[in-house]
Amino acid sequence: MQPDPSLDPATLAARFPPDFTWGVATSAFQIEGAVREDGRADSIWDVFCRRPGAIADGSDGALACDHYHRWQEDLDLVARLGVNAYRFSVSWPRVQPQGHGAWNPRGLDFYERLVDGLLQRGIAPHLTLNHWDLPQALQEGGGWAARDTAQRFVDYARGVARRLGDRLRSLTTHNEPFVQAVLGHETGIFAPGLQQRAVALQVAHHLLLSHGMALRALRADGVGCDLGIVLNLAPVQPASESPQDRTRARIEDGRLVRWYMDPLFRGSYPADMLEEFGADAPTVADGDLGLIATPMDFLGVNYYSRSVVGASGAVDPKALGAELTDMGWEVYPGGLTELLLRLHRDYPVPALYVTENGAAFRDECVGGRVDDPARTRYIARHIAAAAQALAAGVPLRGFMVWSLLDNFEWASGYAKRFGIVHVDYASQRRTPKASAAWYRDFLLAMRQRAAA
Ligand code: IFM
Repeated sequence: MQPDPSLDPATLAARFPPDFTWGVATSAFQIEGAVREDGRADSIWDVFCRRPGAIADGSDGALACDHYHRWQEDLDLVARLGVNAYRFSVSWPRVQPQGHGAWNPRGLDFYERLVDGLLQRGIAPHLTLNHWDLPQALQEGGGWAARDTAQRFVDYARGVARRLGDRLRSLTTHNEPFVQAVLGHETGIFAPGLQQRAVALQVAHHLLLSHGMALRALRADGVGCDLGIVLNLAPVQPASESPQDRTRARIEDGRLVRWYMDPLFRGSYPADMLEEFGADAPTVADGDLGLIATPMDFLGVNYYSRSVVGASGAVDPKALGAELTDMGWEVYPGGLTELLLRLHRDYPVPALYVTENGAAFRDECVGGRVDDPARTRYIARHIAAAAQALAAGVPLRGFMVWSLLDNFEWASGYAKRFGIVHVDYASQRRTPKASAAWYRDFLLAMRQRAAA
């Protein structure tokens, strides 16, 4: 295949402003390991991993990438890429083991070392508070289905910000509330593994509510970094122009996109979805919607693929005839442009970041090298799609690749590799893949342009 000149690093770099944020992303449970060290307690994912059959390869987060011990080496890898941002998450049960009350100083110390280590390397820290690993102790009191968890989250947010807030570039409340609510409480394929739609919708409401409450508390405390939330979004397209397909696609768009975007940016749940959910719709107290719509500084978007929907549900991506990743997700870069344009058109979003984009492919480490042209192409094409949205006026401020390292891919275990750095789990040896070299070259081209 001929190389695509529009994906050449220098050509692509010319399409972005010099102050654009470029990063790589990870999350605590997926990389840290050390789950029983230095006072950390169980999260819902530790418990879920013990459930027979829950994780495809029977694995867990006990060791993961051993990042808790290898964080300096990992930050050196981040620095060598030439990014100016690193997105990571704090493990709540590491810093406040029971989810309320006593703090664990050794846990907070770890994140302080990490944040300072980033700053020493000239990399801006972008911290996420909740990337799914709720303390198990809170789950035993009802988890996110219990309204009280929202207040516990506010206290947690304030405690973390008190210690680190002065050094962060941004603070994200939740990563992907849809996934936590629906996969965790409706389909049950993620922790805590419950299967009730009404519970999932109440969970989603409490996640959104706690986001708004936390934003207000953090601002009242004088936290100066940017505050926002990260949603997993996709354009939802009808399989055909038939009224049945279009109706179903609109419902799926309501479930995935509007159920979160409308309350966050318009202060209301979409009327058609309230009707669709009927008795399963959540209990909403007076004032909740005002809190949820508290203005934020940025919205993070995690984009991997589009969703095509027919009258009877999601169309199997295999039927679409396009390239698929190892997750079975269709490679569809144009969907990122479409999505960003739509968010900008339909909602008053002040600033947007692509907080995750990347792909799992089957990699092999041969002679100390990992050649991953499919991932390189995937990332480059999505950066090009982001450039297109930027050129059309979308206030896009940054792009972060998922992920720095191969890691624990939740219910799929370790078999699905999203990293631009390969991890040999037996030796914990890190090997930057060809995609990492491409990203480094691209970022070098960005810096050369800025200096010119
Ligand atoms: O690994 C996950 C991440 O934790 C959240 N967003 C999607 C990624 C790939 O599935």
